Amino acid sequence: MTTVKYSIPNISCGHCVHTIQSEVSEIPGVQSVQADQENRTAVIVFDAPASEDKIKALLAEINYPVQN
Ligand SMILES: [Cu+2]
Repeated sequence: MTTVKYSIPNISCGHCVHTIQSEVSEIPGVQSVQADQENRTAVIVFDAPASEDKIKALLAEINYPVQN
């Protein structure tokens, strides 16, 4: 199990939090997604077949790119 915390500057409201949580949860292997509106972060717990590359690619696709 891997836990990552990403900075996602585009998080601006509760809708963003909901979108990120529901979309990232769809990736097979993702165990939990906790997006935070105030800090503009997301804590994601996952296992294979999910990977950081897949998660970051999806976030970029739905217009919430991770800040490096
Ligand atoms: Cu929003």
